[in-house]
Amino acid sequence: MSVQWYPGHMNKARREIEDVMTQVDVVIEVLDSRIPDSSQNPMLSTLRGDVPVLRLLNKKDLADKDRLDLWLKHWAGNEGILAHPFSTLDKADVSKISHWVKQMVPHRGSAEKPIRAMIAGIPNVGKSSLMNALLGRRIAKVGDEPAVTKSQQKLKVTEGFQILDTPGILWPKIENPDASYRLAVTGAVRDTAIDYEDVALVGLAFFISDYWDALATRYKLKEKVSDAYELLKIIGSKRGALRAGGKIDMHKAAEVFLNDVRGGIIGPYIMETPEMIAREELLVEEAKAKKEAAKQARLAAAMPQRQQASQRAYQDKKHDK
Ligand SMILES: Nc1nc2c(ncn2[C@@H]2O[C@H](COP(=O)(O)OP(=O)(O)OP(=O)(O)O)[C@@H](O)[C@H]2O)c(=O)[nH]1
Ligand SMILES: [Mg+2]
Repeated sequence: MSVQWYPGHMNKARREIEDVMTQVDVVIEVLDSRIPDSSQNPMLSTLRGDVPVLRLLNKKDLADKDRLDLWLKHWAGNEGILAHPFSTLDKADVSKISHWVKQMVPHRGSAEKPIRAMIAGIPNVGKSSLMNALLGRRIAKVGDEPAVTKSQQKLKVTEGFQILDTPGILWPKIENPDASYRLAVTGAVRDTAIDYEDVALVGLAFFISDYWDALATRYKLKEKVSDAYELLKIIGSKRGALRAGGKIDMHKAAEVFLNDVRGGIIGPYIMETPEMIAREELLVEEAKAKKEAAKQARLAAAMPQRQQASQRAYQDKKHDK
């Protein structure tokens, strides 16, 4: 399973970002702090070139603080990257942004040479909320609808700090199937892309292994239930997700659970640690290499034997030279 993105859409976004990069001094990348890695855009580091990036780990109110620290440590010392836990709902955080960007772009920041920033991030991370919070008024629509791109204009935040009027919508990491599920669990990708019940089961398995106590408290569970499907049934029955005849409505149970997870009602959490991501990346690389090897083997098998023999002879000759 992986999230589908249309290549046309991706190329358009890439061109737009490349264009915009020439006009900005700093990128403000909004991440979902519950998925610090999967909510990144894999192309951004290439596309931004030397342009520094301020990473805002947004929705910190929903995140597990200990795990957030692991990520801050992991990125510390990376040139051109400054990361901070953040919430668009926290006025103190919002007011610190102009200081942070000034730190990254010390040669600008006056009225004549303002710092020009672009807000970017995958869907639903809080880009529009951030724009509204920075400007102290509602100019961007907040919610599920992606912003409509108009011609780019710069808006004044303070005398020496401007932001582009439309945030750049990027696409999330999609190579890793586990990351796709985590994007779905937190609500970054639309529900229609993946089966709802599957998403809930992945989320539930994660909470069982990493945050059992919070789960037990929320659903008043007296004994540990290790099987996600069994637990989803229990949650469904406790929360009245029933069909006629008393059978559990698993879709409704999934909805109940995912609403709780996305709203942070079970408790603060983070679905990824740097260590875990390193392990997964290795697996993705291994799978890629295996696929490539299988492809080569298939090609070789499809080649007529005589051709193979002549190719071998050619290779040997080349080797002898
Ligand atoms: N808990 C919490 N929710 C937040 C925070 N910031 C934004 N949100 C919520 O996250 C959801 C998405 O916010 P938007 O600002 O619309 O996100 P966006 O990145 O502009 O989304 P698209 O336009 O779809 O790309 C909204 O329901 C916001 O209220 C935060 O700091 N904490
Ligand atoms: Mg938006």
